[in-house]
Amino acid sequence: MENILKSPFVEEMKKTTANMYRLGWDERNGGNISYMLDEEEVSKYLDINRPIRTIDIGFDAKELIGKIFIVTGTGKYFKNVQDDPENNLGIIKIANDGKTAELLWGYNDGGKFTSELPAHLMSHIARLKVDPQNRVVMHSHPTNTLAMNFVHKLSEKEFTHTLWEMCTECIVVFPDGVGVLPWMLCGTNSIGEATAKKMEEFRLVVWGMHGIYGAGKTMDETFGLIETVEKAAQIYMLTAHLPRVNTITDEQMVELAEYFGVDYRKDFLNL
Ligand code: 2HA
Ligand code: ZN
Repeated sequence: MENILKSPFVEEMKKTTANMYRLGWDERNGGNISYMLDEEEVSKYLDINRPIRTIDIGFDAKELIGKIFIVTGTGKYFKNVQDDPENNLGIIKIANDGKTAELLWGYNDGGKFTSELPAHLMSHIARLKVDPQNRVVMHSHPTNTLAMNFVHKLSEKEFTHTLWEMCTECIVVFPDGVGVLPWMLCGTNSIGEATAKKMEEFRLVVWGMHGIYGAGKTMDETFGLIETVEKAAQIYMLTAHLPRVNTITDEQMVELAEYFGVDYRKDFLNL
């Protein structure tokens, strides 16, 4: 067996959590990531048929039976993942009953996966139906995105439109827009179900007054989606209280979307 601490997926989790922490998006135990792994790849490092222990998932994830994920731990700090991946991360396989997870590696201090696992797994199920290549679900508390939640209307159309206006590339990076949920109690199956419903339509979902979820094929794609929203929200927060002298017009956004050949939410523009 090869050394799992040197595996590309553990390395990616370490780098991504460290980046997110340094950007100020994931204070204390804020944020969580789940990343679906290839069985053959994981088998180079672990015996995938020898679970350390089983952990209750709290809902029926039968669509994901046999799937393997690396997931950040509950109560764990992104700040600490890089130096101690084995305590702060875990690799789980969804068991044959769909309701329990077999721990294959990690959570060494007796811990378990993020309390947001229902939202993650339900989002994976929803995204995989739309895009069979989807692998990553990421949750974070990016500062400006969150600040914008308190001063901007939370309709999907208005929120997306403002973000698109703030950076030329926004409509190209997330032409599908941003879904928005009202404030809801986190860590529950209900917020998981609501998030997954939005994920049928969006790769980005704002949790009102809490943070954001992103989904994508790779860690880079998913991180890049959230990073682009956060950049646009930062421009908004830097300018919202000042007179607006110039703007990117809806006609210019159409020009961008057509030039780059992206299928965008036409109903989110005011044409
Ligand atoms: O895991 O961010 O939403 C900590 C959180 C909960
Ligand atoms: Zn959160």
